[in-house]
Amino acid sequence: MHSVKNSITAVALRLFAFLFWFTVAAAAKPAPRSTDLTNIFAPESTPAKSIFDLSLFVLSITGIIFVVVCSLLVYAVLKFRGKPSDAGREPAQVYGSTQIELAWTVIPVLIVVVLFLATARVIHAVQDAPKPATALEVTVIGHQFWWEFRYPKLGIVTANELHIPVSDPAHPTPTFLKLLSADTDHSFWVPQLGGKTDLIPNRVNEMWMDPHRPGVFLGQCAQYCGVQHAKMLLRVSVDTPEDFDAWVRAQQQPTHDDEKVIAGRRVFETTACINCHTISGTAGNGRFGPDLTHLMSRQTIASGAAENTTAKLRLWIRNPDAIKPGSLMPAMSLSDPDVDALVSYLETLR
Ligand code: HEC
Ligand SMILES: [Cu+2]
Repeated sequence: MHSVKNSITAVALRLFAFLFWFTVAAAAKPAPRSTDLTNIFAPESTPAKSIFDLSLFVLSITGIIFVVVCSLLVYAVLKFRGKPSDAGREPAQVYGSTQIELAWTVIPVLIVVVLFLATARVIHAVQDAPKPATALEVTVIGHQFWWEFRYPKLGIVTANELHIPVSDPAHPTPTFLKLLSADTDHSFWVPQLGGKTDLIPNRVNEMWMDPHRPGVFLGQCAQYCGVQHAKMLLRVSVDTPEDFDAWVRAQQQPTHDDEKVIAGRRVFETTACINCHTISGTAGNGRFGPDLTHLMSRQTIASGAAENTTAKLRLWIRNPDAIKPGSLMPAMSLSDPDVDALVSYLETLR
């Protein structure tokens, strides 16, 4: 009997020690400013902040319950443990207590009501926020395994790297996203900017964000959607109004024909590339893969799986599976000169 009680006490103590260490470690860690990491503890946009505050509130209430219950448990284990003097005697028999039963029914009901109301308030504030006239509208389409971003009012189509303006609380310019899927379920999640919202075939979901400072925020498809779900990364570039305008103007530019890379353009236009990719001003108008019209304006390719460098582009075209096994772009078995020409051509798409 004793050893069971001792081991229960030991486990409880260890659990306490772990929680204490975890809380101290989480509190002491400064919020990283690095763009290589995301951080659920550093919200930078109103919906993310409301969700974060709510989770802290829920965590503190449940934390208090945890501490109270564990303290009572430890107290009871220590205080009422078997003593040699009790041997053979029955403990006091208690049959029901209206007061105690009322207390342990009414208090939990009140706690649940409080948690419910607090949650309902945040859901309402996030989901029913009115869309101001100054809002930017972007349509996000989830594909296996990349993101398509369309700005219907600006006539821009791009992929994987979303550009949005910073939203000054005095003059809010939030971004409202319309979320669609081309194949299966995906989930848009940029932890510092908002909660997860699923992209579901034949359904339109919506979410919004109003980032308060410029920077690059990373995210990830948060719903298992196939083999390369883990390499379906997201990059949101929050730009100052000037940078955003400059980006919009650059994206609206048509492609410039460059005589030096005409051979590469011919390879693009005479192979299957055009069935899956669009480059405006060419025969390519496929929509199965990312729009390549301004490919070089992106820092990464293949949804953040590789940096956008000459070597990686060449490797990608030669054998996409080398970077992203199971991606839905086939290896095309092009000759070396064709790949060289193609890469030189793609690198003019600024
Ligand atoms: C069967 C359709 C298909 C064909 C054919 C195809 N691609 Fe792709 N391509 C894709 C898909 C799908 C992706 C996105 C892969 C991912 O990120 O998972 C992609 C991605 C790319 C990317 C990276 C774009 C980005 O911003 O991430 C480049 C560059 C590219 N393809 C070039 C080409 C070239 C050049 C050809 C012709 C030699 C070609 N593709 C042929 C479907 C295709
Ligand atoms: Cu996905």
